[in-house]
Amino acid sequence: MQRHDFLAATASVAALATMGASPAATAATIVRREVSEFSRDAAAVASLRKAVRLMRDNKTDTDPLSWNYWWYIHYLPKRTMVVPPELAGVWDACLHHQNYFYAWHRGYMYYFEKALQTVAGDPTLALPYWDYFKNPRIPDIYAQPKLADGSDNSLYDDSRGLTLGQSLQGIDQFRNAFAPEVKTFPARSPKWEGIYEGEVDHGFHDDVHDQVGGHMGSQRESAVDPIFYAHHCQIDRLWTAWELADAGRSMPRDYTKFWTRTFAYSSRKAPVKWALSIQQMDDPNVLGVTYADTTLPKPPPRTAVPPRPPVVRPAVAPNALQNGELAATGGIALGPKSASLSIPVSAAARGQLKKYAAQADSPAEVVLEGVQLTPRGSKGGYSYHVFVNLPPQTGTTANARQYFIGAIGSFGISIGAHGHDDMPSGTDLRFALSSALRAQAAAKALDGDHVTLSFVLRGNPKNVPANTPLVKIARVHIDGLGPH
Ligand SMILES: [Cu+2]
Repeated sequence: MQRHDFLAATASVAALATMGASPAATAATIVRREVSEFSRDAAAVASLRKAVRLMRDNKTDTDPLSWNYWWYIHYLPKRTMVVPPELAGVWDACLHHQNYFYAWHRGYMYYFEKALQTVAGDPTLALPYWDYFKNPRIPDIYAQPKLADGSDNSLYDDSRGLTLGQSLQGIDQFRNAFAPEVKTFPARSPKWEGIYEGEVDHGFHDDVHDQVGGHMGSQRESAVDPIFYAHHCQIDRLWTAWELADAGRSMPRDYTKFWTRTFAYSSRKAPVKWALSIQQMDDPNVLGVTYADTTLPKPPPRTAVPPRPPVVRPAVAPNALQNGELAATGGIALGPKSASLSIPVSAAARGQLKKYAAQADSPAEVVLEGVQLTPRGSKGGYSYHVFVNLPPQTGTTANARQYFIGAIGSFGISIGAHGHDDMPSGTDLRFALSSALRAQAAAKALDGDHVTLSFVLRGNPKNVPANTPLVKIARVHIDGLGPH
């Protein structure tokens, strides 16, 4: 055994003893701060940088004080990689676009933070959160490649598309997750619209992954980038904030099985188990963790509406409705600029569209079939915000759901493929249309002979030549417009 490994192994044993202490025994309260405030605390920044650097230097992947241990807990870098038997169900365990997204990641942040504290030798070290609704610019402490003394910044990752001084774009589009109508917490996949956990997961959670790009834009690789943890700490904070905002927002009832579901983050061989039930996770007195700011963001009174991008696929004869389905004439390849797709609608189909649009909870949805990333597209650094029937000129709307139906990018497409990143036929992505169609029917804006789907480019896909496709969509259709 090398000296380095020996030190790592002994440190782990000591760490297991302290980190494994039952959560109830944690006396001190850790206050997680916004990254701009955290950045002004030089000692805290130094502590975080030191912990990340030492964890990266530790090459024993099965050691919980190594960087890769936490990366692999989230997802394995390669599909062919074998999980050590004692870590089965612990590594490769992240939950996205399904139930328990929130809970699994909360336990993950909790024990990761304990590992940082142990490695830094600083029990007061708290994860910072990046509140991009207030500060959409990438935080400097993560974006500077070098420190003032010329040494490498351990919080920097050179694969990112979003670099020093750049900001996330159009992030306010997702603030509807905080609307008072969104009252139920747990996602029940596949339905996610109007449910808090699902709105967060499919909405700005994925979009921040996509726009940061590089490792962050890939489900397999995202947790290797230190900014991943500042993003997920913000996601976690917004769970706490949502519960405190109350006003009829509700978690599952006390007696439901939801609360006893438990997630583990340590090896079966570990002397003390790191595991938390959702009941424990939801009790700040048990965790000893709190946030400097627990205010839930509000949807803005008016949201910017981008102008309709040019239609790249010219219309052909109006399409009729078949079995409640309205098909586009083909697919679309999306490159480094915004584009629209126009679906011609026959008079009969238009009547049906308006009739179904007016219903609350109508099952109408846009289906993007066979969505695939090109090799350049899989590097991320961009997303497309998807809109229906955008007006030609830029404007604002009081109803953020009047045109906006969701977003697509490399992170969500790779989840859609269930980790089979070589899936030849791609994945299907679905977006509920009922809110947009209802708002447009009310505004008498559904009388056109086309439905236009727009893909508005966000982010900074660097050095991509004009005609390089990033995402290919094999076929588009609108479903749920009548009986099948
Ligand atoms: Cu994530």
